[in-house]
Amino acid sequence: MENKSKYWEEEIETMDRKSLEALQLERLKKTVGRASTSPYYKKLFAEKNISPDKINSLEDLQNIPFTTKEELRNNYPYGFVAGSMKEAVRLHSSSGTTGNPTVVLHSKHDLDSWANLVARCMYMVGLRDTDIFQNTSGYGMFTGGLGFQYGAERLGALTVPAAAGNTKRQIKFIMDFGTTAIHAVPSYAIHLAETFREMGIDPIKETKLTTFLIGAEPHTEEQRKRIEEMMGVKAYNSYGLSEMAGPGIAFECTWQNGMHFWEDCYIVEIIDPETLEPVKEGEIGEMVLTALDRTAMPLLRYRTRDLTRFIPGDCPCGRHHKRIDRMKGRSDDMFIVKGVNIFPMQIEKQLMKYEQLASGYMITIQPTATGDEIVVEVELSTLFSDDYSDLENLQKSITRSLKNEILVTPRVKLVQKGTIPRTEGKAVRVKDLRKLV
Ligand code: DLL
Repeated sequence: MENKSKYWEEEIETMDRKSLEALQLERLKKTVGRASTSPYYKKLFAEKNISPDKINSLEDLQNIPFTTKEELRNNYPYGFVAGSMKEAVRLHSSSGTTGNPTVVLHSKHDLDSWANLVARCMYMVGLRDTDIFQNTSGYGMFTGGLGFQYGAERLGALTVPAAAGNTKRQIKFIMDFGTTAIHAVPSYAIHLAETFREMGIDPIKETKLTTFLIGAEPHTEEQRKRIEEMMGVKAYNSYGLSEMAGPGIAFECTWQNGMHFWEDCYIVEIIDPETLEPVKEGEIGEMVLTALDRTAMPLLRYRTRDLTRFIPGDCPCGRHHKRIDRMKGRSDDMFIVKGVNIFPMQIEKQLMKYEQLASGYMITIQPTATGDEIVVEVELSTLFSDDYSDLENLQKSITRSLKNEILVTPRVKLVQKGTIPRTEGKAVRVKDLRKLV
């Protein structure tokens, strides 16, 4: 039967807080029971005297210790697998550039629940089974590929699994197939927009695109606006991480004011990463997640290292699932220069204000005889290169804006478009040369 509701699953999405919390408690008990069959949690629970019958309220979650990425690495590959290995049907893994990769296993149930959540997100931003959805994510271990593929199929959209790279081919697909919705990491979405311009095609007039789903890497509101304006679309922020399934766990609704976390499937806590205590409502801290509907490898109180805050108040969309703010960054992205804590997104925010600049930038931290120096290389937009005569003034203006934002004066280098290397997946924004010394 055709779904005429504005919700994919109205009952769950609009459930009142009391019922939602009751559902969370029921699922938490079940998950603790399930987790206790994994080698890692079995040992931990025995040491800490934890069992499902000791979970009688959501506050009891606090008695369970945090799980960290380190522990996932130390128990590589199967130390967190619950139940029987026979039940697992897929494995995703991180790149593992530093030490053991992290590995996440999924059962049929997990894949089913994940596809449903992705479909729920897509439906929430107005996509329907009449849409043509093109996915520009790599289809390997990165969960942005298969995660969106199965979600979009569950929605019933026509899917174009274009996969990563080959931008001109992506554009041909968009034009030929009448693509209406795109999934892309934000740095690639901008690159796509710039390539349209370079090819002399106006995506606003000459394509059927209406919606971009952007996520998997930190980005600013300014970058979102740029994508929206250049492409003539609405771009929605999408958050997820492989350890909790992948994309589809928190997503913006059409109000574009924070991402609803699907609390029927996850418990979200925000803690102070130093004291490990919950922060006050509305304050920024590290997000800690507990999976409630995963069976192959349920993680409890997992420290994401992602920094955000809850957005207080109700959302006009009618969903009572809490909203989280755009990520400030990861605690491990932050760098300290001259005693000041700096996040790459503070720099991006300022750069994006200049229409003379393209989207490519790189931040390098260089040790010098007089202390550490921040070098910001940023590409000039080909479109604006003829419109101004004074590169020096532009450079001075950018330096001033950055100094005001980060309180340290960086060295700004304006470079030709195409100079900063592009990565196929998530963008690399910072090179800290101090770490090589
Ligand atoms: O990036 C899953 C995903 C795929 C999300 C496609 C959205 C779209 P991982 O590769 O495990 O999984 O990386 C997870 O990426 O802990 C954050 O640091 C970062 N991240 C993900 N979404 C956002 C976002 C996927 N919307 C890590 N804003 C997370 C900022 C994000 N950072």
